[in-house]
Amino acid sequence: MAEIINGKEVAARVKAEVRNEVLRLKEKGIDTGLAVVIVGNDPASRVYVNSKKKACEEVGINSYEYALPEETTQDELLKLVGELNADERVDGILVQLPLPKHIDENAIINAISPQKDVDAFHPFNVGRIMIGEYNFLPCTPAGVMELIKSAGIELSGKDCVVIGRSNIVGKPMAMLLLHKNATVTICHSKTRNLKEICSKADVVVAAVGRANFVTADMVKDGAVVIDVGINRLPDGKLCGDVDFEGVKEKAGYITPVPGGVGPMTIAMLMKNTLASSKLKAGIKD
Ligand code: L34
Repeated sequence: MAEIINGKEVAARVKAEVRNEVLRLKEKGIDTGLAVVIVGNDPASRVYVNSKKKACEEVGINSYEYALPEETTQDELLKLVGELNADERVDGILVQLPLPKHIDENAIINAISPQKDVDAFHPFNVGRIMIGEYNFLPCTPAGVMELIKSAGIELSGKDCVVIGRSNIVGKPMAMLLLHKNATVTICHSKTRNLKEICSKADVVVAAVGRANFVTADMVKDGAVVIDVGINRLPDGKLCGDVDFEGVKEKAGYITPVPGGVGPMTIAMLMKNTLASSKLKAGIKD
């Protein structure tokens, strides 16, 4: 029976630390601000953006919401990003993805000042992560690392399998595990012997976007299983990439959905926004 890693609890701890530091900055007269940009009416994005604004309130970060209509043009969005880059109140710019199809996401990401890129999606920050010299880590992979750390799991020399190779989760996730001296395998839709590879792993991070994709027969006894998936079933219920009920009987540690990686993504966004504010103010500790 696996130990369940409680993401809500760990996220609350991270946010409490951020809050202390944000208040310390306030005493020095420094305010911290996050611009939250949402385009269109995707209901899931609305839920996540609301949670991000609420987290800002909890930790004492000022949030500035820009809710733009679905038919916003790419040029209009680029113009807003340019204004936010120049806005002194704004330490972090979050443009919630996905964007409507007529907008080129890369063009928008490239336009965000790397200093305010609290998602760490800009190629400059992606490159810095590759060489292990970064100010911001992408929120979801950073949240996964924090969950692993909170459970006291040592990664050095471990066999880790990341399922999924997206730019925002799979690829940076593999890099962060590598920085901790794990042996990392990235699996994806063309991987031939996924089950065999997975069932040898000490740590499995599932970021595929398919409900119940990872089943107990793919998991080694006692393995650490981290579920990044957020899938909405037809009945509206939320479900991860891992068959939680089956896998929890076999794994050593497991994260639930909801209440696992999701809340950590938001906590790490708060941490990055604080880091940006401190960098701007030249505060190192
Ligand atoms: N720019 N776009 C940008 N940055 C991000 O870091 C994200 N992501 C992903 C989608 N687009 C983004 C998020 O914020 C996914 N994501 C995210 C954030 C929070 C939660 C899930 C995904 C979350 O809070 N999940 C809750 C359940 C929420 C619900 O009921 O729907 C959980 O407990 O897992």
